[in-house]
Amino acid sequence: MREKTSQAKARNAALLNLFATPGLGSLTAGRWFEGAGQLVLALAGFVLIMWWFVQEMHQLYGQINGDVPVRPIGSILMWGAILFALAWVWSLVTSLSLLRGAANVSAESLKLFGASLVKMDESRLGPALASLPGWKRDGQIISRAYEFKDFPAAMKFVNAVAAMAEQVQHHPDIDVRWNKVTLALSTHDAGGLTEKDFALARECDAQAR
Ligand code: H2B
Repeated sequence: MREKTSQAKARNAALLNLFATPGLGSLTAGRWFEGAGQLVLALAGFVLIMWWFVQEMHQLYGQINGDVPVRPIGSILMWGAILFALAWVWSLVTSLSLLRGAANVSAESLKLFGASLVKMDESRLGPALASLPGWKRDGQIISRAYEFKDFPAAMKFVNAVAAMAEQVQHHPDIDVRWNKVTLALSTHDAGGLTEKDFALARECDAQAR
């Protein structure tokens, strides 16, 4: 299964892909194969167009001086444009897939409404925790520390988690120390850990990407 990205990251990747350089956005979203392919195509197209431009200028000056024979070079421009257009369309496809994936994140967080609020027994806690790398368990609480590049990045994450928590009525304890955010989850109503804690933990991880 593909890793999920947050909605903000998918949007930024799409903007980069479509309005800056095809492939660059795909790379920032971790779509390495697509990103590299799109970037190579776009660069090749760009180089061809530049090459055409230099030749065109050369011929223009040559014509003025009357010493360079005019050769048809339109096909260089055509191939450059085709390669760049291919890169752009491919990056559009990846952008749409990223945005669709991010939309699924919210859809899945809605499923949290239906997650079981029955306290999980010891035999189920081990496998549930093992499926969440980075999370550790301390009695009837699971927690994870996240690190970001700075305080605004940490707060952006906290706000995304807060919005999601309110939506699904399940609220982690949040500890913020400059660029580090620690989330702790438990289901007080059940007096222990439930599927809802693990489901929310998974969605918090998706928001951190
Ligand atoms: N958040 C967490 N982490 N555990 C809970 O048991 C819990 C919660 N209960 N948010 C919710 C609120 C409950 O009190 C309300 C009525 O839905």
